[in-house]
Amino acid sequence: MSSVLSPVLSTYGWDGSWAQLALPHLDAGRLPGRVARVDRGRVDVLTEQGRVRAAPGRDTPPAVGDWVVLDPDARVTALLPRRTALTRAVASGRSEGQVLAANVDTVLVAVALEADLRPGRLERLLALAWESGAVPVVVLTKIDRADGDVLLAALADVAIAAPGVDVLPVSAVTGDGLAEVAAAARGTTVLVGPSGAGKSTLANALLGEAVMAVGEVRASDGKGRHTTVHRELVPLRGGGVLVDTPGLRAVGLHDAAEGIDRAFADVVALADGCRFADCAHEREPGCAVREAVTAGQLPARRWEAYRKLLREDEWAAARTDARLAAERRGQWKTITKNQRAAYRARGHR
Ligand SMILES: Nc1nc2c(ncn2[C@@H]2O[C@H](COP(=O)(O)OP(=O)(O)O)[C@@H](O)[C@H]2O)c(=O)[nH]1
Ligand SMILES: [Mg+2]
Ligand SMILES: [Zn+2]
Repeated sequence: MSSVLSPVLSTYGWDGSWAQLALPHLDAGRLPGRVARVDRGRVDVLTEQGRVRAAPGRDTPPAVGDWVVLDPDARVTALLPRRTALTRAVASGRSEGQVLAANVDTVLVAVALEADLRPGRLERLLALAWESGAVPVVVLTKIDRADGDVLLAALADVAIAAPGVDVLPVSAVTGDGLAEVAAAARGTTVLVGPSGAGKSTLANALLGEAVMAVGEVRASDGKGRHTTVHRELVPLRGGGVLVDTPGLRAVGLHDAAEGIDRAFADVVALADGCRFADCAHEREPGCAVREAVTAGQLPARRWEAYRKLLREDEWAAARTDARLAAERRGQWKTITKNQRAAYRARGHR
């Protein structure tokens, strides 16, 4: 079977274990491929025979980065199990969350040097990235815009908000730091961050050509306009693929307790030193977290941010539980209704 060892597909990340997963679905005329884009109810799939605009199929909606199998009518008939998924909560409170990108290896979190660095937003994106199962890397963009002192101050701020995460300063304009970012973009890499952070410009620099639309800077406030509308997956020349995303302004976390703990590994390590194992870090004696805040070792802002994200995540989880319970009750109601109808039918016989 040609697609098992396809050199075309391997440029999109296809390997032996994907081939194995696809094998049971590969009847005559069926094609495996990777989802490059999802829009207006259609999915663009990169296959050995080129780009196919396909119908999504009836089950799980495919996301950018998913590996799928298409039938001869260009319909998705199988979605291969995801290795990782970058997932955010959706406003409607559906229990599944929205998959922004699937099978991601590296998440580049873009932060622009020029803007005032918002550590809370960075921490949230890092929790999202860790939770996906991919490895986050912070890219501090537009370093041509400021001098050395500003850069050093920003690097120090980022280091506090991103413990254990590599931070790569880069300018897409001068090319400084670009080689390091290219080296960090291993496997399937997704660019996330607020609109105007320079994601699409960086993507184009990494791709070596203008593939992604870049925002104009508004004269009024110097901010980039929202131009990237779709998530789009593009192969990189040196191997691997890159996914550019529209700006994520308010990203809600979805079932992300583990990701939050990884993003706040320093706080978790401190809490291990509290006298009581069940310390709520409120008024207990021997609370290592509060002591660290008082001593100025842990910024109070960061401690509050951690608690806020955990509360938000718990609240979302409770909402999901309530919804699942309601769904179960609903199912039970239909079951009992059907049963009563069956009894009645029997009685009439
Ligand atoms: N000076 C400078 N400007 C940049 C750099 N990268 C992006 N920009 C500008 O920032 C604005 C927003 O960039 P864009 O790539 O669209 O940001 P996105 O919304 O994150 O995709 C555009 O006007 C870019 O020209 C950089 O490295 N240096
Ligand atoms: Mg963009
Ligand atoms: Zn404590």
